[in-house]
Amino acid sequence: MLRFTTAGESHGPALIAILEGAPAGLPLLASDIDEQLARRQQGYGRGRRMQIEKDAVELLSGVRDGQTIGSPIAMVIRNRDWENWREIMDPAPDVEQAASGNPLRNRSVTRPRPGHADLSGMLKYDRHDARDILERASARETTARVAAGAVCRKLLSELGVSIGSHIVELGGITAETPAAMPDDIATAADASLLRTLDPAAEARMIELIDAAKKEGDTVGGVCEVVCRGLPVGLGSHVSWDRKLDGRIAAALMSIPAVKGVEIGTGFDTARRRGSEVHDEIHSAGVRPLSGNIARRTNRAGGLEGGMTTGEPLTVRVAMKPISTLMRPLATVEMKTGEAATAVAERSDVTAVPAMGVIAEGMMAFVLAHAMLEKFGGDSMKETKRNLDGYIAQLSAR
Ligand code: EPS
Repeated sequence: MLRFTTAGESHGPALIAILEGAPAGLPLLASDIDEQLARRQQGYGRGRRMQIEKDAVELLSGVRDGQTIGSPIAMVIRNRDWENWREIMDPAPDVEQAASGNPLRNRSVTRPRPGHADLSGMLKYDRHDARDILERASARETTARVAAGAVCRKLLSELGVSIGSHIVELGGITAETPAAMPDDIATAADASLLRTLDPAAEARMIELIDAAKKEGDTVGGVCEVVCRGLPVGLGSHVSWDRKLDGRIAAALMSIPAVKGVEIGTGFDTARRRGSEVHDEIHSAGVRPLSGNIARRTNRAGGLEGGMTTGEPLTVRVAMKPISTLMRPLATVEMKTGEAATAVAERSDVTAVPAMGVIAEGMMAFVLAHAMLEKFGGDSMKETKRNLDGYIAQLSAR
């Protein structure tokens, strides 16, 4: 079964992703992954770190002659900033430092930031320097997720599935969703500095980011992820842990700073009557992915009973404002227990555009997993044949 894990600290030497379970025969180049890594690095409102890094993957295993071979795919993305942090992040003990009687290394963090993993992590892992926590809690880790997601995305594209996202809200400013969504949502959104499809809203969002920056503050926002080309019946209604909506929500909620996931019209459905919410069903001629049946609306966001309906899958993801503030909030100095202001580390004003790309990557993983769960296959040929057989079965009903 498809699975992945990541390793690496924000200012350590590298980030690593290992993806296991991809079928053999998937065409894959490092540039397929680099393209996604570059998309994650864009977006107005990022800090200086994004000028230091130029993320590029090195494929260490699982790929040969431009194709996957079925074995675990190991990927490494080196941190350019490591050169500036070597001394601080060095795995070996610092003998001089220990001799000085100060148990904490330079650039230690002892004033935890409200909203960050700092405090809970220090207490749980019994660390006196929050850097032991924040280096891993940093959203830098999502680079490795996007690398794993890029392989899944490639697999999905071979099976006719596309994934895109765009920003629909930033700091309380709403972007209008175009009446007709572009065919390639990801490319259309990438043309915007904030990955939004509403240029008027984008201009106001940029002003808001500039104002927040001046005030030492940060802003959050919401992205919408849209997946097309999925057949009806991924996931299952039979058990809680096989429901695809739950699996999608868990994957997206695990993205740093994400506080909410909404499927289709989500929270709004709770305020309306059933007759205003449920998507009416009609025969649709030739539409094999959904068994020649369609819906007049798609408020369910392409998921009913924990299964795909064959309509586009639409999910919104809410990100809170970044918790590193240049005008920091109140906290406690952990060395003394006294009142203090939180540490003000270099950071971003917003990373909502990047979050959309990360959400695409996580979605790609969950959907590739669900496709392989249903269609199996040790080679892409086998997976495709199984998918084609299912579509023929749906078409013949
Ligand atoms: C982050 C803080 C900033 C961000 C970082 C996430 O990094 P630094 O502390 O080095 O300035 O730029 O995001 C990335 C490095 C990235 O690649 O997305 C944090 O504290 O979460």
